[in-house]
Amino acid sequence: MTLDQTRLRIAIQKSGRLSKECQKMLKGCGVKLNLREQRLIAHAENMPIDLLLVRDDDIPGLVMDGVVDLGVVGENVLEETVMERQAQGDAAEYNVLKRLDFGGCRLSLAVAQELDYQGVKSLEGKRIATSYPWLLKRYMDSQGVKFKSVMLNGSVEVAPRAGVAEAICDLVSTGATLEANGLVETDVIFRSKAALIQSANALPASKQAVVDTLLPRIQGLQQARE
Ligand code: PRT
Ligand code: ZN
Repeated sequence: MTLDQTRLRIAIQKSGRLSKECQKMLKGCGVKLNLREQRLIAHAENMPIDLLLVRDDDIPGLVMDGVVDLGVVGENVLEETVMERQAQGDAAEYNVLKRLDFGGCRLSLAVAQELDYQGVKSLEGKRIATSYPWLLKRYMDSQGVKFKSVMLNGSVEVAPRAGVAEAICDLVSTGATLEANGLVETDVIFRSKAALIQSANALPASKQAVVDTLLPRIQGLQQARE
């Protein structure tokens, strides 16, 4: 299977918290998908659309590098990628077509229940475990608090118990994970939802026409759910 340049390319998460909702959204837009397991590319049967099924972390870069035309990704991953790419001198342009009504969560600081937390200044000089070092740094800089970042790509919530950090900065939705790990949420530093983003490059008219068909349908789906 190869990518046809004339078909609109959309990157979505292959499997995870956003994938089911993305597929549901596209289906709701009338896009007939032939999704088979372990495929990187899925072709829509009834519209000139190809889907790229990838890790969510790869989606902002694929859009910013113009490899795909559209992408659906959490704003947390998007914003983190923007800061990382800007720091590296890579292009970080994109347009938000629509903020979506799923994938809602917050990126928060949390500390062990035992810690005497008197506001973010209590974290001065402490180690904070996170998968979002740039969002965390931006917040801590804004608060004028120096800290040490401990980068973890998973199991962030066990870091305090494991003795590798005094605090964590992680995504929270219900708060059950924090509670199960004896942690208390102290500061919300970023609120996120999934977003539909488009590459900053102008699309050829034929692809733009497909985007113009999809957008009102997504709008309609969201209104019906409100
Ligand atoms: O494999 P891939 O890299 O694609 O997936 P991933 O494991 O990196 O991401 P995934 O599928 O977990 O999440 C994808 C996106 O969903 C995130 O980037 C967020 O935008 C959004 N999202 C919404 C969440 C949550 N809610 C969420 N609760 N992402 C992660 N969590 C995790 C959180 O990290 C913590 O471990 O769920 C746990 C907390 O949940 P509660 O309900 O116990 O508070
Ligand atoms: Zn990921």
